[in-house]
Amino acid sequence: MKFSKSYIKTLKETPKEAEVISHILMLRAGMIKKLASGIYSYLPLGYKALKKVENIVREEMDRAGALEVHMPVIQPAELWQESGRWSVMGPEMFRLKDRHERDFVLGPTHEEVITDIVRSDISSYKALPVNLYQIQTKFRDERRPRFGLMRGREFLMKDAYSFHTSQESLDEEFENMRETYSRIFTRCGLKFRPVEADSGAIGGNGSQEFHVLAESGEDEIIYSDGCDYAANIETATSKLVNPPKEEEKEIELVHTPDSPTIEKLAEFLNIPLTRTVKALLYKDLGTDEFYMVLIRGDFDVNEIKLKNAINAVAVEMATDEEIENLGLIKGYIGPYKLANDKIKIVADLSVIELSNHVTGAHQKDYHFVNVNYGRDYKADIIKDIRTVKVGETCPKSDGKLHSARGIECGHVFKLGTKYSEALKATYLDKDGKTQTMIMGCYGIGVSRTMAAAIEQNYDENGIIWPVAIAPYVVDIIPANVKNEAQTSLAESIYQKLKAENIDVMLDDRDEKPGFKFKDADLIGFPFKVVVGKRAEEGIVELKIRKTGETLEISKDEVINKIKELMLKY
Ligand code: 9G3
Repeated sequence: MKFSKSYIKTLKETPKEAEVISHILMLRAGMIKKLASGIYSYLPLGYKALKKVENIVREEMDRAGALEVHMPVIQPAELWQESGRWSVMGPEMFRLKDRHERDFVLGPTHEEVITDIVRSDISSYKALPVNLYQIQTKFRDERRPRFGLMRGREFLMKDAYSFHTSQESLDEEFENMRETYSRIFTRCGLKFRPVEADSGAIGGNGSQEFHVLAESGEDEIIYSDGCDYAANIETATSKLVNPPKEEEKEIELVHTPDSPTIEKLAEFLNIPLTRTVKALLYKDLGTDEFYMVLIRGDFDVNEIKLKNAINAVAVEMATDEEIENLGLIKGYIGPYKLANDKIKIVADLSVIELSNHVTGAHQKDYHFVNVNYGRDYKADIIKDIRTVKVGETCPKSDGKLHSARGIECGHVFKLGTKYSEALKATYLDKDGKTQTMIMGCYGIGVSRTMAAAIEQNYDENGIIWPVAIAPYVVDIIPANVKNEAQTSLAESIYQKLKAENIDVMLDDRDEKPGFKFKDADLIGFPFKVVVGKRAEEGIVELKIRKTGETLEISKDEVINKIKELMLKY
């Protein structure tokens, strides 16, 4: 490609609305252009990189035995009404009407559509398992789109759906997809980690996220330094270490003036935080029921785990007014002598073995000490609902837990029968009995992965593309386009690289070399070939973007050298 014909418009300044480096650099390198909030056009340079990510995804999904389909972006509301999600999805779902006033959605995902297809095509166990995938535009009307392609409202996703006759078959495909995702992210030149995750809005029983590690990642990943355990902080667990067990003592009511917070209470009673129990009031926003959540004083409630523990769609801390209306006193709430039997008690694992702990006494400035779970109160639900802390011990090894920021680029789910049940996607098994298909679904954020690659590969001069997804691998720069020797050598190297099917740019603009170097480093070509003064001798400079290294090399060796270096970067 000749630079002068490439429609590349680089920007000197950082666009003010861009906050993260990938957004800044994609705009400055002329890869994307904002059409509306969270909605971007891909310009030639950006689209070329996007297609490279997409093709790696496609190659590996095909290699994994999945079959590519292509479903519409616009979907009839009826399918979402049938699955029951029409009424539960909020404003994130983009709804619209056609000219006949019929309801439609711009697809945020395609479980309903693919299940509708499969239920009408498959009726025998012989046709299963099958894994169908597409690479399609998705629309999710984020309240606050930001970070460019990282959290856009319209984005490109590879979404796959598999259908099975047994859990074992689903487990097999789940593993197959996990390995496929590892190959995809590795081929894209990314450092990533598979982590245990919450199934969230999709339901089902088990899911894993693939995170590209980067400081700008929105997710917090907890990982062990003793084994491969890693989990999104939403679901991470740790080895619970309680203070030593004691003889259960008699409960006492103790005057605890001015200690409405757990820290002040521990200080006043001169006991460690680990001997106190926080009682927090939560409301299930779906049922408006209240729950008293008990957790050891040094831990924090993990609201995703709590939501799952009480099977709520969403939970929120009760307001002061709601606490008062329940006859409770904020700061002095506790499970012992709780008069209000309408409130269900949820106890974290950290309190049920905790000898002689302190809890609120339902009156200002008073607490109970020596409270023991079992003897003095019982919980309706006992579950791990705490947020793990860095430094705690790994649940699987003696390793310590650390945290890193991650960009969720992939997510694989064991869906079970949530959608096949709702949409009656059934088949006849070998005994002629009607069974419900078991499903899995597997997503990769293709446009987000491209952005994540930049988040992981940049420096003060711009992008540093991994070779596999670079829009162009080599940028040939004749130092002086008026010098015949330089332009003809540049042209011949250009032709040879094209003949080798290597994506090559020739910067034929009549600009100073420095100007071209800056553009080349901003755009992030992995290699530059500078054809300068020594062109007459057939010597050129080969510069490696990642390391900054420069090799003086003859025109006869430069092609092979580039092919060799392409395997490394
Ligand atoms: C919606 C809206 C937003 C959503 C969903 C539905 C996320 C929704 C979860 C998934 C699960 C998997 C197949 C590919 C991989 C991810 N956000 N999810 O279901 F209506 Cl507005 O999409 N789907």
